Amino acid sequence: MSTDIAYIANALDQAARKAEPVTQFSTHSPFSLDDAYLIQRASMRHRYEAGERTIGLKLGFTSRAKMIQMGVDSLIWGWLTDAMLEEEGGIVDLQRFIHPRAEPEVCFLTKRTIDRPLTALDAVDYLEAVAPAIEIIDSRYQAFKFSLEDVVADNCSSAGLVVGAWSRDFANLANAGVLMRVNGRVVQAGSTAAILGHPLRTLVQASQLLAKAQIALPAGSLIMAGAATAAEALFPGAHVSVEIAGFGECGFSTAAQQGEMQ
Ligand code: OOG
Ligand code: MG
Repeated sequence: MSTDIAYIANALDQAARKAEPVTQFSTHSPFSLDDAYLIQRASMRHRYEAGERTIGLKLGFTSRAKMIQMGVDSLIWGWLTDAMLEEEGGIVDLQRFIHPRAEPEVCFLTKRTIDRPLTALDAVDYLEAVAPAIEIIDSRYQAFKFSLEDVVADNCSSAGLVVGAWSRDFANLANAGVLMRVNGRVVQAGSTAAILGHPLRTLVQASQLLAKAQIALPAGSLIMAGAATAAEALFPGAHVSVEIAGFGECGFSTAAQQGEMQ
């Protein structure tokens, strides 16, 4: 039986909209990774029809810590939209999520259209700036359990992001300490070196994936490099911050009670 791309895409879109989880699809009717990206694209079309627009892309599973936490072993990519962007230092209402988690990331801002595979040497020429960031992920699958194909179909659990102050200090990005705190307590610690050995390598990977998909990424796009550490579950009344040594800090708070915005 061929994979029902439109059906799964719609079910995942509805799950995200209603914040109601669905069961994994691939366990009952396996589908290929290529089909998973077709489902992702079809599911994103629902969002664009609802008025969202792309602001960039994200990579996933670029660190061992994330691969081990989620039990998968390949790099994946998905789309970021304007509706996902949360204000730095602001309050995030958890009610629109199912079981959100936060993870520390590095975010790039591009300055040239990426329309060909880049080398590690080229990468910096395509970048305007880099910033510490936090990604909020929220799998649309029950219990946050999925196969690689399931999570790709689900736009790689993309749900939100917070981006800190921009810098151009690309030279010190190779091995900067990463700390994530919740209510002042360090909950995750790592290094930017955990991200493919060097976060700039994510640009090379992203450019190759874009070329394969025959998509050009416009200047001014965001690229989230993938978490350097495992993710942490979010709860009401939390203050979450991420510090990348030499690059500063960014953070957000979650509403004290679900639905309460202050
Ligand atoms: C999938 C998304 C992975 C990352 O930074 O590795 C990801 C997930 O863990 O649900 O965003
Ligand atoms: Mg991530």
